[in-house]
Amino acid sequence: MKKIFKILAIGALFQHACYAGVTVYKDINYKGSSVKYGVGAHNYNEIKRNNPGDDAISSVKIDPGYRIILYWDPNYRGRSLTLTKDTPNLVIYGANDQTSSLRVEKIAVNGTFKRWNNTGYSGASTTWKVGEYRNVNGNFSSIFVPRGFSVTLFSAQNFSGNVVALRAQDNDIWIDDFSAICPSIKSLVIEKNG
Ligand SMILES: [Ca+2]
Repeated sequence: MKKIFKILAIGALFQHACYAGVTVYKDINYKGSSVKYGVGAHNYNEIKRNNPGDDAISSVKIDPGYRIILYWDPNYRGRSLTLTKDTPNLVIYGANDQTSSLRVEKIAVNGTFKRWNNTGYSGASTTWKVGEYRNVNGNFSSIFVPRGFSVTLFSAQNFSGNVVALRAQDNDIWIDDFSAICPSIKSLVIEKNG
């Protein structure tokens, strides 16, 4: 009995890994037919076979930690749009019913706390190990806290001012527009969950 359970657990893990990526929808607000794309390059011929097919994607849902690049033309050419979070209406970006090729990428992180200068986990970045940091620099526009770690952020040096505490218990924490929550960070503490 114990053995069977173990096999099922591995199967569930594998399935989850297989399906991580981005789901695209034919209509806005995640409606109509949908297709999930995993990490990699997906060119015109593949998209054309699916539903939504060529020039037919209107909204996208993105698993945390992934990004999608939509290209107007086949072969990853023409105008493009990079998205890192769920986007219910591509009309707003002038990207509705345009996609003819796309790429799905995993955002690169290692096992500790990371922040980026720009939203969408882009631009210059810094990664810190477990510890206390009294005086830090850089914009905290988007951040990542890996599962198993807690990060406490302070708006002033020496662990003072406003506090934002993030405890990544069961899942990684991804915040695409962290500066909207707390515009300034000057010190921080990173701990491994006990
Ligand atoms: Ca197109």
